[in-house]
Amino acid sequence: MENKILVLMAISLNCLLLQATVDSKTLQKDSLFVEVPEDGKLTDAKGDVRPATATTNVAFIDLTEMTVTVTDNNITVTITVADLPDQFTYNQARPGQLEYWWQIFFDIDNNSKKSADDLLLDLVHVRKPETQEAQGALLEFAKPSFHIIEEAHGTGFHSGRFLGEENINATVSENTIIFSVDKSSHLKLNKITSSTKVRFEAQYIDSSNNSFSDSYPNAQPQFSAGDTKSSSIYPEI
Ligand SMILES: [Ca+2]
Ligand SMILES: [Ca+2]
Repeated sequence: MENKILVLMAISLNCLLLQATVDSKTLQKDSLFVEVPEDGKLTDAKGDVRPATATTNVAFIDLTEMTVTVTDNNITVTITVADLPDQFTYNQARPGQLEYWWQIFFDIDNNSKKSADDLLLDLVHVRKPETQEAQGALLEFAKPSFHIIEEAHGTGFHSGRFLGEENINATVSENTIIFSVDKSSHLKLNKITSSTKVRFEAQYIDSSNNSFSDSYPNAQPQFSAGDTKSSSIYPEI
C-alpha cells in the first residue's frame, strides 16, 4: 500500500514538473510580443546585435527606441537605431536574397505568436538578380510594405503583401525610420488598435552571407543565414 502511494506521489510530482516546464515555455512565447504603453514608447538595449562577431558596423540594425501610435485613422511607427548612416552600400548579398530589413509585427489574434492573420509592416531591400553593388540613401533602395501572414510554420511563415510604398509614407530623420499609414488605405488596417501587441525585428545579411539581427522584445533569433530562404517571408522572390 505504502509503495502504491509513493508511486502515485511520484507520478503527481512528475505531472507538476511537466506543468512547470510547459508554463515556462508559454512564458517564453509570451515574450515574443509586447503591449504598447500609453506613451507609445518602447526601448531596447544598445549594442545587443547578435551575433556579436560583425567585422563591419551593424549599428543600423541595433534597435534602441521604438514608438507606436495608433488612432482611429492612422498608424505611425518609428524605429530608432544606434546609427543610421546617410549612405549605405547595398547589393552585396546573394542575388534574390533579403539583405536589409526592419520589421514590426502586429499580433492581431493576440496569441503572442506569429500566426495567420497577423500583420507586418516593414522596410526591406532584396538584392535583385543581375544588379551590381551600389551606394545610396536608405530609402533609395529599401521600400516599405504591409503584409498579412497567411500561414505560420515553426519559425517561418508565408505572407502576402497587400500594401506598398504608394500607400505607406516612409521617411528618415537622423537615426529614426518613420512609417505613417492611413487606415483608410486598406480594410485590414482597422484590425490594428492601440491595444494590439507588437514585436520589432531588424536583420542584415552581409556579403559573406553572415546574418545579424536585433529584436524587441529580445528572444531567440527567428532565422539563421542557413534557413532564411526556407522562411519564405516573401514568396514573390
Ligand atoms: Ca538593440
Ligand atoms: Ca498572433
